Amino acid sequence: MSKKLLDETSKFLSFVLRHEPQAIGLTLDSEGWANIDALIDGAARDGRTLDRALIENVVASSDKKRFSISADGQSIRAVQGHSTKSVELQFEEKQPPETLYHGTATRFMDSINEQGLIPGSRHHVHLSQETATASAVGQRYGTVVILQVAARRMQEQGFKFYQAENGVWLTERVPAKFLSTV
Ligand code: HQG
Repeated sequence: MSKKLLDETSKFLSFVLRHEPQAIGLTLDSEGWANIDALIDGAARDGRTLDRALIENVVASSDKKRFSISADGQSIRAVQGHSTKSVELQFEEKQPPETLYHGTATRFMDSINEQGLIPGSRHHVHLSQETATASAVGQRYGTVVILQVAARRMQEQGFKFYQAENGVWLTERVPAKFLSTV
């Protein structure tokens, strides 16, 4: 199975499982699960050939462990990163480390200094435990800036933190006073 096919399929799965399931007539439950047979049928109507082996390969090889398959093998979901309103994953609240990081681009900094970090179209602001991950995330948008988030101090002041199955930290927003540049 080629890396190109795996990458393309991963992007397609991100699109339908996080953002626009309706684009292929797929329904997600409130925890984000889609029936795998329905996903394969929906993709076929869209002219895309998927099968279980390909899907399982994408799930297993995803560098960020973006997807998971249910214990009964019938369903698949994205573990975080959703924008679709139909899904509301119930993350368990968790104590964050002292510091978390967010990678962004220089062109967003004026707005971030004013409003803090806001989720944009996704459900949460995404934070990581390592600067390397934050750097890779920020590079997608331009000249990277790594922001340090005083996560523990936020939590002590009542902000909630969650961690997705793949290790990504999530919170609703980060006011500017908890941010500093690395
Ligand atoms: C920025 C990838 C202006 C924010 C990654 C970011 C991640 C502001 C962009 C996941 C702002 C939103 C998420 C403000 C935040 N003014 N810009 N007040 N507050 N921003 O893609 O965190 O490969 O929705 O800095 O690994 O970049 O898809 O969020 O640049 O985990 O699995 O607005 O996506 O994972 O962009 O990335 P995004 P993100 P996947």
